[in-house]
Amino acid sequence: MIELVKYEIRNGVAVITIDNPPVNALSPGVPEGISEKVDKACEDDSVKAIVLIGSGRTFIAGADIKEFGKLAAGKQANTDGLHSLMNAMEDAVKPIVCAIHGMALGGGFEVAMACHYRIAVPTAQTGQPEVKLGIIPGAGGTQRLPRLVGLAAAAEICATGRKIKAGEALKLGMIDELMDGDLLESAIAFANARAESGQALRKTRELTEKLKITDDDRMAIDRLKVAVGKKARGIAAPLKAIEAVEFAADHSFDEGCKKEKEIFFECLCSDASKGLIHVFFSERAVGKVPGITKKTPIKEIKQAAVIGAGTMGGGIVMNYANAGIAVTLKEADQERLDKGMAIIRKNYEATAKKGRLTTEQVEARMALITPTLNYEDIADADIVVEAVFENLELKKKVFTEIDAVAKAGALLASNTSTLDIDQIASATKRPEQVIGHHFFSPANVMKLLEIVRGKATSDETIATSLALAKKLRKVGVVVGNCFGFVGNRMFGPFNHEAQFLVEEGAKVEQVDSVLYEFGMAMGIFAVLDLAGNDVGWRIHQEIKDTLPEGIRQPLMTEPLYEKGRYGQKTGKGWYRYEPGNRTPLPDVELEELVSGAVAKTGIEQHEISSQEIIERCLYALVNEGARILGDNIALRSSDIDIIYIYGYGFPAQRGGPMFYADSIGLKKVYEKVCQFESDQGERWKPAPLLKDLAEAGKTFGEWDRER
Ligand code: ZOZ
Ligand code: NAD
Repeated sequence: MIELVKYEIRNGVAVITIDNPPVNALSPGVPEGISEKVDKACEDDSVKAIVLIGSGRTFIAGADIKEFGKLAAGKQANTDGLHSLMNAMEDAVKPIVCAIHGMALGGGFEVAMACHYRIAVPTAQTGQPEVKLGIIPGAGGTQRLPRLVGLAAAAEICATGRKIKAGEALKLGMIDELMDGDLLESAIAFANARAESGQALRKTRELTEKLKITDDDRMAIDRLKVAVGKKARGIAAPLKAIEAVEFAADHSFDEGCKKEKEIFFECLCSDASKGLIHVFFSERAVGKVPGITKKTPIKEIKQAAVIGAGTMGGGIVMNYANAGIAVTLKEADQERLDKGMAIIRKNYEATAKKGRLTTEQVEARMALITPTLNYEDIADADIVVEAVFENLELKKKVFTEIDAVAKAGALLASNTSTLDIDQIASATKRPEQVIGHHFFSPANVMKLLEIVRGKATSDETIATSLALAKKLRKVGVVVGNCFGFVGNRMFGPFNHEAQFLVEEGAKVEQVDSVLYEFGMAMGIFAVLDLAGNDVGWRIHQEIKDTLPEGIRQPLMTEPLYEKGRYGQKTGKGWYRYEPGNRTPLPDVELEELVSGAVAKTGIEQHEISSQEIIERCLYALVNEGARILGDNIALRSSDIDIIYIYGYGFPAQRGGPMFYADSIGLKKVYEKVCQFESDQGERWKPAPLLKDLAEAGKTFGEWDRER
């Protein structure tokens, strides 16, 4: 049996080491192990004090999230065991010193708070990130933390879930001392000193000083509630965490823990928590790609180049500079190059104005960017990322030019949104080093990177791209090569369905508000106006001759383009915009344009319900997602979920479109898709995988696990 908690005596101190890689989560066996070892130390007369420490890269990163499903279903002992452990630690007759390196998060910091003293290395981080999983601390965190840091600070920490660096944790009172040098040796010395001092042991749960609420605290908590309420979007946990912390002000510790437990289980059983936990594991699954192992060679990227200083090129350059990688920006045109560089500077300066960068950091990042009009200047780059106009012939020409100058072994990536990576690769003599790096707009903000593998792309190129994504602080998802890859291929039917609803009588702002209420970051028409309706028109020009006969196409692509309604950039699109203001405003002119286009067809307008908007827009996504899985373009349904959450603003608390479909039930989704097919025609033909799973009573999640 693997021993998850180890015990040794060093210099009169019992050292209890949690050894549960990779992050020392409180998996079954760990709390029991700590409890047993604390008892053992207390019974041993040769032991004067106790040190609790984590082995490997971290202290305890929290409860074992894999166990939460069982906990919610009541199939596993509840949290009482953890509460008993923590009370027993506080009641121990010998000082317990918690020695923190890496992370002490969630249940990990709750264990730390039950120790009499906490010391940490300067690089350590603490926090109560449970709200990010849709829950609140469940092992006394909402009651012990305010006793250490005060009610207002505890409410803020529990409601935001942010990580707190050791320096701030010290100032707040979460830890007692920072230690340079060897943590274990320092902790042993600290523990011996506490034992020798003979002072009474400090039990966090008995502290009351910081529970007195001042007017300032009250105001801070009220402000926090407003801020958190605005961002909640259907996730109850942040406000509930504040409620639990506030309860500590005028209730005993035990009453507080009882209240916390009620709220913890209420949140744990919520749909939002199920969705967010699914996202946690899905985000970590994307890095697991068949054929790519720890042994697959990875190229080091020290120098990059980007071709094209437009909307995307500029954002991509910023990603490299932010990661400390020198990057050359090559344009075809001096004016555009100057404009691109000026926008990059303006973006950095705007961030500095918000206090998130210093002037020196802005200059350091700008200094990493070298503008040029000459291909020779990209010869030293380890990676070249192309971001020129979306036109296959132009991209092929540009790739031939890059191939001629780029050094041997350099990766050649295209930021194309839709085009065939194999065709682009065929313009070079090194197709194995060609790959899609599909960033999402705004490229310096959105976390997704679709990594598109062509038929010749080598494992080394893929592994390097995955490692690079992490360095650029993106979530890299490997997908196959087809028109639009995963994200944009699904966006097509989603976008079309939204437009059809408007043609059939829904208002643009009605569709957007239903999608926003569902949890999307933005309504789809607001997104289209942001991306540019001219871009959609251009893509349409590329594919219009290849569209299948008899499939309904949106009516508004040409009229919007002809009228210059490109979106925000021209002050009008699906909405109108006041000069200098990005708020979308409903526009009668647009409505007239739609009515005019619809009048030439047989479409009869009628009232459209919110339910129809949700079902048609979301099931269009799901049906295409199922087709993509059947075509082996995405590895897992959970990869699609991550793509939609990080690339398209899909609400994380819904778990992504495929998880959402699972939560509705695939039988119900399939039946609705069949009904749409009979009402609306062939575009709603159910994907074979959706049909198979619905008939077998299975979910996409089960399909992922069975592969
Ligand atoms: O992994 C990063 C992280 O942020 N982890 C989650 C931290 C967190 O949310 N902690 C709070 C958990 S909830 C809680 O603690 C509730 C509570 O109050 C107790 C209530 C009682 C409940 C009763 C219990 C039944 C971290 C920052 C730690 C490390 O990041 P890295 O980027 O270095 O590494 P990752 O994220 O790739 O992780 C490595 C592997 O570890 C797995 N993992 C991480 N945290 C876990 C966890 N598995 C289970 N539980 C956790 N808390 C992660 O999935 C990954 O696994 P592989 O297989 O993909 O390698
Ligand atoms: P853009 O029109 O803003 O910029 C393209 C730039 O490429 C222009 O500045 C142009 O001067 C430059 N260029 C053209 N030919 C060149 C050459 N031979 N050498 C150097 N520079 C050249 O376009 P964009 O929106 O940045 O899109 C670029 C690519 O990114 C396209 O493939 C597009 O499909 C893709 N993309 C766009 C978005 C988006 O939301 N805009 C999102 C993801 C991907």
